[in-house]
This record gives sequence, C-alpha cells and structure tokens, in this order.
Amino acid sequence: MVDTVAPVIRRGVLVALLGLLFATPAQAKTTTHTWRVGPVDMRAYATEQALEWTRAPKSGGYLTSMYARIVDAAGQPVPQERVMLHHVFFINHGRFKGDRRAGDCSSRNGETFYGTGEEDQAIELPAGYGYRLRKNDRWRVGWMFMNHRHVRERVYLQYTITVTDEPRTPVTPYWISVSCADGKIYSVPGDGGVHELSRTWTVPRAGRIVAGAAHAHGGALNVDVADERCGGRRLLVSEARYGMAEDPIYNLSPVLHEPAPRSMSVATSASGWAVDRGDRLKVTSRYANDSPHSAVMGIMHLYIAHGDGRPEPCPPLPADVQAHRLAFVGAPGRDAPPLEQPELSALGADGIARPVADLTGPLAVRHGDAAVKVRNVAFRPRRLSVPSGAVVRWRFSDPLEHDVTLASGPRGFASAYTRRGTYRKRLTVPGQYRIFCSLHPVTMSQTIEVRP
Ligand SMILES: [Cu+2]
Repeated sequence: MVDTVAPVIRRGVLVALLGLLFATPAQAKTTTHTWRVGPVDMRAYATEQALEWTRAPKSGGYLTSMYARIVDAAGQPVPQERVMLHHVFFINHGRFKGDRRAGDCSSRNGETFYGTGEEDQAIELPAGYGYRLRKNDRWRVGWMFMNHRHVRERVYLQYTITVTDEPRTPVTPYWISVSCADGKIYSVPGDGGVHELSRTWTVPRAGRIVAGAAHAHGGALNVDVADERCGGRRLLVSEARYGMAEDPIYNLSPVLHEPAPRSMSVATSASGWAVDRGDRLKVTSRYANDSPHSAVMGIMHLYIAHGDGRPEPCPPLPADVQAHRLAFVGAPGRDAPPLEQPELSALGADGIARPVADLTGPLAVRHGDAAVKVRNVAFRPRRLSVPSGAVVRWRFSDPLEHDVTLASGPRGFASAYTRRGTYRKRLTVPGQYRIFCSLHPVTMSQTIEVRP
C-alpha cells in the first residue's frame, strides 16, 4: 500500500549532484530537501498507519529545521477536514549500534527527533544549533492518517528539512511522555476542573534546553516543564490554541474524532534553560475536565544543546524566550477547547455515515460483571446494561487491531490498540456510555447503560 519515495532515477541525480559538489572547492552549504512518503490510498472513513523506512540525507551535517504535512499529488496541502495527520514522528537509527536510544518510557533503539500531528508544528532550532546527522543515518517514519469523509483520497506525507554543513552546537532530542502506558495514552475522566497528569524525568546530560514543543490531543490546555530543583518553577510551556466555531473541522458530520488543538506553541531560546545531569524535570499535561477526553497524550519534545549546565543552582530564566506557531484557520483562535465529542454513526446504503441516536439490536441485561467479544469488526453484545460497579471485559480476537474508546458518556476511558487479550473497566458512574473503536468508528459501536 505504501512505498517509501526513493526512486532509483532520483538517487542517480543526487549522486551526480554530490559528484559536482565534491569537484568544487569546499564551502559551507545549506540545503533544503523536500521528500515524500506515499502515495497512501485512503478508503472512506479509514484510519491508516505505518512505521517504515524513509529517505534521509546521505551526507552528514546538522539538521536545523523540519516540517511535515499531508499533501495531494500536486503538492497542495490537504486540509484536516478531509484527511487529518493524526500524528507523525521520525526516528533516527544511528550508524553505531546502540548510540541512539529513545530514553523515555522504553529503551528501544532509535532516536525520535521530530514529530507533530493536528497541532501542526515546524521545528526551527535557534541560530547556532543543529541536530547532528551522520553519513549513514537511517530514518524511519511512523504516521497515522484519518479520512474524515466518504470519498477516497490519495495523499502523501511531505517533509521538508534544512541541513547545513556549517559547524553547530549539537542538540539531542528527548521525547517525554506523561503516560508510559501502552501507546502512551491515558484518559481524562470528565469529572470537573482541570485534569493534570505529570511525570518526572531525569536529565541524562548537562546542557541547555533550546527548544520545546508538545504533542497533545483534543481538550488539551497546555504541557509544561517545571524545575523541581528550584521550587517547581516553570521553565517552558507549549500552549494549545483552537479554531473558531466556523472552522470546518468543527462542522463535520459525523464527528469521528475529537479535534485536537489547531496549534501547540513551540518555545525556543538561543541562550537556553540550563540543566545539569541528574536534574529532575516535571512534565505536566493539562486538559479541560468538564467532559471526558479519551485516549489523550501529553508528550513534550525537548531539544537539549550539549555543554555546560547550570552556572548557579537556580539561574535566572532566559530573557530571549519566543513562542512560535504556524498560521492556522481562524488564527489567533481561542484557548478554550470547544466541546466536540465523537458521535456514534452508521453507514448508509449510499456509503455515507450518519450520526445515530440509538443502536439497533437486542439489549443484553446483566446483573453483574459482563463480557464483550471484539471480533469480526464488531462488539458483541452491541447494547449492554449492567449495574453500577460492574466490571466489563472486552476480549479481543480479530486479525485487525481494534480499541475500546469512550465517545461520550459519564467518564472517559480507552484501551490501547490490540488484536489479542482483554481490556477491563469498572463502570461506577451511572448513565449511558457511548463507545466505539477509534480505528473503525463508522462500523464498530456499542452502548452500555450503567444502572444506578
Ligand atoms: Cu476496530
């Protein structure tokens, strides 16, 4: 389905160009590359994802900026209300075994160095800094796209990088997730106020943070980094911004996915936030908690320049901090997330999905715990009634990955994507729980009535 774009002819041209380059006297050079992954053929309402090898610069040097978006065959950006870039991340597999290691929740090999999603971020490191590339670095890209409509789409992931061979102060990227659960997801229950989830991360080497930006989902307010050594003062923050009511992303029917922020700010400082090895930084993800937000994320991407750490225990905060955003529909937008809960829907004979108030089929009434089968792209039973306090167990056995995600209801929850195993949830708050599989939103839905 998906091919990595690296045609032999282009590679030949590149080799020829490099030959010319080496034939001329050495001089500092900055190059911009724009490459594509795809095409990806998106069926109606489909979610597609992959983790695949992709093109990386053949030369060494320093990466100074990067941006990825979805485009069509003509290179035109595809708006989110058609096909949404749910997330993308690039992993560098270094030349030397074990020299690049994701230091966050897991210790898998490979260093994630750029990522974004609906929040549409470009990274441009402050002047003088760069992400070091080696000649034989190999990159993988992980992406997830969602088609919001009943029409097929053919799209590409396009990424643009700037690489320089000028000397730069090297930076190491770190991805810090507030949740180390499977898939790095967690759920905001929807029981009022502001929901916070934090994780403390130990800085692996001394230097200065020169850029930070967060990945977050619908309902997010901000993700920040606080300094535990200095009374928990805030170092930097990535703030969510949403579009206005007329934004097409809030006028889709059915709503298959809670829209994420249109923008999460990127904080940069050329002088940087000094940190020592062993420092404890607290990353906190904040969500509006008036309504549930299921399967959210809070991941801070920090770029730390190598060098001396703190000149004193609590140095003054840098004076040259900037918050960057790309232009977005309805900018400057609003801080408060709009209430946009996913809707259960059904596919009509015309292939168009429409929201449904109630599901059809018999109601399975249980007087205690209940079991649900997740197979053949369906939940069985589809309609379930349990007493408050009952544990519901969803047993997965299908060749396709699925999940259990609360679309709307009294309390948010969600499972990770899986093909096998069991997900269990105790339902203690009475009311109607409207549930779907976020990977198959128009075909897999369920309602559970929790009796008082
Ligand atoms: Cu599914």
